[in-house]
Order: sequence, then C-alpha cells, then structure tokens
Amino acid sequence: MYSEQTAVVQWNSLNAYKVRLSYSIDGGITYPYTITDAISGVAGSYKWTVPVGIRSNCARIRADVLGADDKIMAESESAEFTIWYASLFADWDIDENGVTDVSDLVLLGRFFNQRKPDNPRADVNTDGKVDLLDLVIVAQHFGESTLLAAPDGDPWTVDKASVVVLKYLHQNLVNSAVQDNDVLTAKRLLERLIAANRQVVVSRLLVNYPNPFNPETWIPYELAEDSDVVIRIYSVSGSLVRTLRLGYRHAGVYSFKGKAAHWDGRNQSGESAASGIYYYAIQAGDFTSIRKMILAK
Ligand SMILES: [Ca+2]
Ligand SMILES: [Ca+2]
Repeated sequence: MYSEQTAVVQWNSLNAYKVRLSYSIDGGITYPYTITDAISGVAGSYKWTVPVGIRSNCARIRADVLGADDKIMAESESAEFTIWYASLFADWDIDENGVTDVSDLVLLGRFFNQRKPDNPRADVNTDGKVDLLDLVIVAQHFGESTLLAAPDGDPWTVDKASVVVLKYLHQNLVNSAVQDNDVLTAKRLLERLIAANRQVVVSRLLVNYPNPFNPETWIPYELAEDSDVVIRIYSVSGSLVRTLRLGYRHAGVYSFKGKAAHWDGRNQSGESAASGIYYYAIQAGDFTSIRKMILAK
C-alpha cells in the first residue's frame, strides 16, 4: 500500500557504460515501457514518476546495462533494483480477484466518502475521493470477469455486515442530487443485491422465467431453513419428466439467474421435451409446493 507518486530506482553494476530502465505490467514477461534511456554511470539512482494506474502488485522494473555501442551487456539480474508493482486487474476490480462483484462494492462502501483511503484502489477514478462516481463505475462493470474459469462461490450472497454496507451505499444513491441513468443503474443493482440477501421468513416456490419458455427456464424459490432441495418436473398427465437435485442449500433467496434452479427443457434421457403444460414441484425439508409452466416451441 502506498500513495507516493514517485519511486527511486537504484542500480549498482560493474562495467556499466549506460543504463536503460524499463518496466513491465505483466509480472516481467515483457518490458515494453521505457522509464528512461541511457543514464550513464556505474551505480546510481533515478527518480521515477510512477504512471497513474501502477498501484499494487505486478509491475517489475528492469535495467539493461548498455555497452558503448548500445548493445545490452547485462540485464537486471546482475544488479539491485527497487521493484515496484502494478495491477494487472481492472481499476473497478478493487480487490483484484479477477471479478467485479459484490465484494468490490462492499470494499468501496467501507471507504465511502473518504479522501485518500487506506486502500487507494477504492478510489476507482483516482480523483482523490471515494464517492458516487466510483460506485457508478463499479456498478457499470458489475459481473465482468477476467478469469478463465468461473469464480468460486456465490456472487450474490454476502454476510450481514456487508448487507449493512450495501444499504449504506444505496442510501447515498437515494440521497444523491444527481439522478441520471448511471445512478439509477447503480441503485437498481444495489436493490437486487439487498433483496438477494434479505432474511426469508416463509419458504416459497416462485413463478418461473421466462414463461412461456423455449427451450430453457429458471425456477426461483426462497428457503426459510437450510435443507436439501429437489425440484421435479411433471408432464400434464402426471408422469415424471426430470428430477433436478440441487443439493443442500442454506436459507435465503434463490431468485436470480445463477442462483435459481435451471431447467434446460430436457427429460431425464437428455431429449428435448415437447411443447405443452408442465408442473414443477419443489421439495425442501418439510416444504413442498407446485406450480404450472408452459413450454411453447
Ligand atoms: Ca473483485
Ligand atoms: Ca473517486
């Protein structure tokens, strides 16, 4: 963690005629950025103005020791350098885990309305203050991922302390004098997140979406208690078409895509089901409920 705008790069090498400093932001795979060309001297230091955006941990500085003909005689392995780090992650991925999600909003919320926050990444637009502008940027990029694989865990659910932070951010949006589309989008996102984390008092099976559907649909539900969840899909004549075993689920809201049950419109053998009316029934502990849906091709 640092807030300095300049860094001192030091080198100490025998045989140096000239030194050229460059830096990478890919952890040292390539060094495409020049700090300075051709400083003379066997040992020395150079005051480097760190570019905006180089803030945490992936940049490396390299020095090439050049001979009289500008040929590289040695690289940084032979010398000592102050190494600075930069982020490979997007500015709005505040916690640098490759995904822009609720954890970034919560982190931003912890520093909200602060100037020069302890975590400088919370000031996403680097204007010196953590405020609505930063919140709106994170909201605009919500759900984006730079990971090759899907992230672990449930992107919607947070602990109770984090819900308090989300509510605080939401209140700031509500109170904002500016109510443009960006603010409204951020407000809606926070409302969905807060709703997704509310305490469920009574278990419910909700209306599937889309409905009618073709070929797939999502089946939302809410659990008042932790339980094993099974959803069975029946034809209109009452024969079992498909069993969706969702496994053990904690009490909570399972209404958004990614959390709701998903039916791909296929039967147990993998064949596409025919158009028509179907029933979907939930069993979660003692709770059971059934609803109707329409597959329309
Ligand atoms: Ca993140
Ligand atoms: Ca800011």
